[in-house]
Amino acid sequence: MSYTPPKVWVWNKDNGGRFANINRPIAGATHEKELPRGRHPLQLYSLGTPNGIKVTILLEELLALGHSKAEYDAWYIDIGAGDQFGSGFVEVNPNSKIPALLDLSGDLPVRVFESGAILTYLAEKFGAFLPERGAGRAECLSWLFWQVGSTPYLGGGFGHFFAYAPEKWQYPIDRFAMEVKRQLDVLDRQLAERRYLCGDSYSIADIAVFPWYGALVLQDLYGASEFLEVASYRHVVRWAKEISERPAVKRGMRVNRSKEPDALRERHAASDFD
Ligand SMILES: N[C@@H](CCC(=O)N[C@@H](CS)C(=O)NCC(=O)O)C(=O)O
Repeated sequence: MSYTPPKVWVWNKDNGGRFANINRPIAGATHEKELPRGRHPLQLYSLGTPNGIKVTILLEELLALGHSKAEYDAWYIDIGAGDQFGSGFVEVNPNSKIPALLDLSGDLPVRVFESGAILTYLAEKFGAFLPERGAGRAECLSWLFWQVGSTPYLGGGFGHFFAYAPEKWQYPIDRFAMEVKRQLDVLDRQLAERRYLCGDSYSIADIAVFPWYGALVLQDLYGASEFLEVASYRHVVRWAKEISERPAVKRGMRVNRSKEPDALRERHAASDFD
């Protein structure tokens, strides 16, 4: 593989990668499209990917705790069809990526984008799954930001080159496999000492990390279980199994999905799960 970059980068629209049809170097809306609105104060525009289910898991956990004001409408954003570039979606998230949240409970609508910001916003709003102050809060936010900063090496780096790129190239696969194994070791050492990432209490840090690294060790994400020897990170496996058994996690993982028999393309009421 030898490549000499030209003086000025040129957009090759058909680069053969799995997401070539939706990736582009320009921000902003491509078409006019209003977003739907349901009856609940919280409107979630999302898809059941690892970043999307972070939010539906938290909302289901809040509802399970008895926070009835966490009732939400979850709308399906088809990123393969370009829904994230519709004008209504771009108003809620100028970065054109799911998940995006609109809170209509106050005098003025509040938009929140970036899954880490959404988790923090909801945890603060309901006073749950995030310590209010001090060392506990600092530890929880550290792991939350760790996930937001680390996972692009797993998804955009390792996953892309291992599973989605048009060819297998050793250099990027080696580089990102090394980093992902290091990240798994970071988590494994932490979870050898603690039940949850931040200590004895389940928090938004666990909710953020689980859909990525939990899926990597439990669900053969990218078909890479054997390649990365994920079973050897046994504390991560123990932690992921425990979280995967929580009823709210099971519900949250069904939302805004379309293929599985129990998938809920949209969610508007608790009874939708029945
Ligand atoms: N840092 C963002 C990442 C969000 C993200 O990458 N979302 C993906 C799906 S998992 C997406 O919407 N992709 C559509 C696109 O890139 O056009 C977050 O944590 O919310």
